[in-house]
Amino acid sequence: MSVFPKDFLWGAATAAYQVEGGFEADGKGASNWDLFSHLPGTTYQGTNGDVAVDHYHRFKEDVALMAELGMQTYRFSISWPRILPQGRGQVNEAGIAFYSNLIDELLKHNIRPMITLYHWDLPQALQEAFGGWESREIVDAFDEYARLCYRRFGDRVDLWSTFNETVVFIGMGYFTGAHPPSLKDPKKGIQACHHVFLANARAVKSFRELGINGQIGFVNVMQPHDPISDSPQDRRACEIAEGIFTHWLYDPVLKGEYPAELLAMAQQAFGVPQFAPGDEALLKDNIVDFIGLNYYKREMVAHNEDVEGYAINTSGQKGSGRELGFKGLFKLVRNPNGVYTDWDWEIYPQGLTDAIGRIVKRYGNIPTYITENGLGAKDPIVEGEVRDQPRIDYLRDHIQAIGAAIEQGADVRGYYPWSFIDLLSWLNGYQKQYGFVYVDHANNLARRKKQSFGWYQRVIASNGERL
Ligand code: BGP
Repeated sequence: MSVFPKDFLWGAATAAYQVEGGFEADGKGASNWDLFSHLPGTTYQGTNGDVAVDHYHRFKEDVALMAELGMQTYRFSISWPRILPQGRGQVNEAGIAFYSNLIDELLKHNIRPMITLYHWDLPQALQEAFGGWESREIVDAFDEYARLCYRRFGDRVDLWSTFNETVVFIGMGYFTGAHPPSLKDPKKGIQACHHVFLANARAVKSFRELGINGQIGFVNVMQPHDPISDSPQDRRACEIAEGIFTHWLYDPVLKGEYPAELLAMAQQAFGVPQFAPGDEALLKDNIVDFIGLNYYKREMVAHNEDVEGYAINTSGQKGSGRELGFKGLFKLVRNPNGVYTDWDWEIYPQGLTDAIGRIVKRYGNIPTYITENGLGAKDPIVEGEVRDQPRIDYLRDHIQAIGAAIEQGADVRGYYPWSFIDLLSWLNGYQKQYGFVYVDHANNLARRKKQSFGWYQRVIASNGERL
């Protein structure tokens, strides 16, 4: 018998900027990514989401493929500037119509939508008006946007999440500079991150005030950290890394407060986050209904006296990246016994069981969805077929890891592999493929089912028994 509950949801995920294209279609406003990706040297070989995989124009064909795959749920994001071109105020009805039609098409095929409100594409107008996430004004703006979405789509959508992976858009936006707005300013970054937590809390409050029939959650990267050795220094370094990358991001939305030790460290070093009257209560009173975990890899951590900064492998040439270090705190190091992808991400399914266990231990047995998980690879085409056996192996092992967590009692309710279809990888172009569906960029973006498509079809049909 399957270890997965009968009502377990099998799906897949995407995000607006990575699939839609239509970047100027029908009144859409510019996003921060529209600008950033057009700047020289920001992305792999200058790739951008102007056309992406043209889901904006081909969503019916794509939903038909989702139905054929047997998907019971689909996680996608709304492009804020598509429906509010200036970020606030005037609504773009054509943008609303696109998402409304997409939702109807999904429901027609019995596919339950899960909406992400913010998957990184900020209206550029808000970046220019007040610096985007740096300003408290963003909290009101985000709440207005969220309310608009609830009002227009809340009659048909009952699974929502506010944000996707704060650690990435804040970390890369304000600490490493690899994402817009390309700053290296920890003080601004920590305060911007605080505004994200406030915006989340306000949007959760509005969701409940409007009486939307459903659940609202928050999606985070789940990257468990393990010390490279048993030495007290490495274990302490690991504790700090786990504190910054995990507890800092999860505590405010699941406990309504920051981890105390780190909060004191940040306020001493940078004078932030600055709280305004009411912030604490807002966070405390608006805990999310569920947590979404995006799991790809774990990280090994070591004590660090020398390494500062990092280099990302965006080419898929193994070993071309250099791991992240914060001098005096910790560095991420390679596991000598680890198996790595071409983009230097460790493949470690056990980490997913561990990660879920760590969440349960710290926050209790909260409803959990695995909102992303997948293998980025250059898939070979052999005799006309896209043979992605490594992806099948990766997903199988991770599904088993989720099964193990469920057997240990965790309340995991659904699984959304990344990604339904091959799409734009933010910094890595189109050659880092994740999908069950291949997109032929040399042939008018024609869709083609991969080997993994038939495999995942059987997994879903057997509720996770036939792996
Ligand atoms: C997550 C993002 C996704 C997706 C995925 C794969 O961080 O939420 O949008 O891109 O990672 O990452 P990458 O495209 O860098 O391989």
